[in-house]
Amino acid sequence: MANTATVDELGHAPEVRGKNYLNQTAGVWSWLTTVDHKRIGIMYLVSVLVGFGLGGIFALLVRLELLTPKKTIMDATMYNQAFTLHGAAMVFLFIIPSIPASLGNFFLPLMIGAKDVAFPKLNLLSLYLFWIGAVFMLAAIVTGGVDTGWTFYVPYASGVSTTSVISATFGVFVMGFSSILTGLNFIVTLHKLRAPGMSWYRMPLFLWSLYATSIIQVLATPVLGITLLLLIFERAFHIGIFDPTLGGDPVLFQHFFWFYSHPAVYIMILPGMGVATEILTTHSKRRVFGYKAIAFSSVAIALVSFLVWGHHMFVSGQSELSSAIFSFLTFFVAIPSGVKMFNWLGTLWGGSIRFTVPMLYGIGFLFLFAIGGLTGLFLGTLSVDLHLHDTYFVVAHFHYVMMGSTAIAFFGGLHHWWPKMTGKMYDEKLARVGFALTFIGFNWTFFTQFILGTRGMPRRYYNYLDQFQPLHAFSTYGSWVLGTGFLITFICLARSLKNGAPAPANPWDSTTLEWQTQSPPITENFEKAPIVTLDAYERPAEETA
Ligand code: HEM
Ligand SMILES: [Cu+2]
Repeated sequence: MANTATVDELGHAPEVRGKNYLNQTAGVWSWLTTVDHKRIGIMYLVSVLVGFGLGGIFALLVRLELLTPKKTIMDATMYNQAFTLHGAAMVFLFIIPSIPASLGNFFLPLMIGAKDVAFPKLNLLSLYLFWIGAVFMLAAIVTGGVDTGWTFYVPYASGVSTTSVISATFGVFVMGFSSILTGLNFIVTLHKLRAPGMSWYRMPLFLWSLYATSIIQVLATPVLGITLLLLIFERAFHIGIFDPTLGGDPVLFQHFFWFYSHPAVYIMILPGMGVATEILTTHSKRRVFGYKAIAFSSVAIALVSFLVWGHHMFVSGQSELSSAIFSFLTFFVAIPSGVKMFNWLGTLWGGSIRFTVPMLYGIGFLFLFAIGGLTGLFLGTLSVDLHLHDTYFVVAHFHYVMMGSTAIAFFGGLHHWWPKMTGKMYDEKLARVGFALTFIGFNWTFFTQFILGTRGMPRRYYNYLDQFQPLHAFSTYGSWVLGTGFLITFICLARSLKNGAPAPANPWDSTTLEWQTQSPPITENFEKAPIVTLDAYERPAEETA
């Protein structure tokens, strides 16, 4: 493990020596004005968890309403708001910032042996922009809600809806800047601040995934920003851009929206893939199989992701030729995804797998991403999508990728890095129970929806035919199991902050740099600036012999 100059003569990483980034200074003000990437990461973490909780409450309400074919707990207008706020909170407050802004901010500098990101003040500004955007979105909830769906489709959003669309879309607009600036910061940091000896190919693969993500954040998010601004102008001043009654074109909105939002699904999944890679290699004590293949497939996914947006619009009236081309191109996404899957399995093969809590999440990720990715190919097949478009099949597909893959990887990463971030170990047994209920509840809730979708259940419907009730009710019961799983996970992690045993510097015997400093790290990250002599997952000769 003698990866860096920070270990002592015996090859042990230093244990906690009193001062660390958490207790260096105290008080709320010291946090609000900090430029320490670790504290900023923690504040993002708390924020996205709040967003997740909010989205989760709306999710449980939506599922409860769908328990019966007619009214269960709310009326139809409330229902429209509930699913919109669920989607918007989950996408914009949770899943997009989740891994990059929290775990990424915390670990990117540590993993390259740097003291901080390249622009620490810009980093703090990003956090504030995120908060300001979130406030506009929350303001929409209390000033009349939003009922457009998280996609804000026109002309409904620009003309018809009477809810607080402007506040919500403006909130997303502002949050977009947070995303762009974080991406920019990461790109410059990775180019400029790698420790001596840390070449690009010695970087942990999580960082390659963040690099690819950052490229999309910087290039795609401005398109969403401009689109939402145009929507706001149309709604506020009745300038005809998208609304046909004003002389606009609604399909143009869909093009703009998906030109961002398809790449954005890779803003969501790529970091999850990166976290999964770190977990699978560390907890199987096996060097990553196919390092370069994984690294380049991340970049390939980022590039191809810009070419396939039209697969969301097969039934929008776009020309058959465009649909055929988009369908064809969509299959190319499967190649780098398949490359990754192959390399993850290759990494586990012959490794000494330890079924730690992070590893359970890692294996869960592999399973759920396989289902999510493969069902994406069903949807990308033009003829099949005509039948499945706007059904529960799509709902099931994107939950398998967004929640099943990204959120599971995020919680896996949280368990993996929790000892480093907090200096505390959590209760393994309770964490396992949390994982098991989450995993079972997730499949219970969402696999059911594949069946509902193939049988023709449309998405976003308040009332439905009686024949769908058994499956809908089954899915709702699953959501309770899922909710319980998350609740237990939160309790487990929260309790560890008080009662957890102190974490050693490197509890998982990992090779990457963030584990070679104390837990929790000091404000400057490393006592002596590290000098890197080995690859990210390489063990020194005497250990592997
Ligand atoms: C192998 C990779 C993937 C392929 C081939 C794929 C394909 C598709 C297609 C064709 C649709 C449109 C279905 C329709 O509207 O009828 C779709 C919808 C969707 N996908 Fe994927 N997908 C993939 C991965 C992902 C990932 C990684 C995410 C997110 C992390 C994601 C999130 C979504 C979302 C949110 C929708 C629904 C959008 C809406 O609200 O209308 N997909 N996918
Ligand atoms: Cu897409």
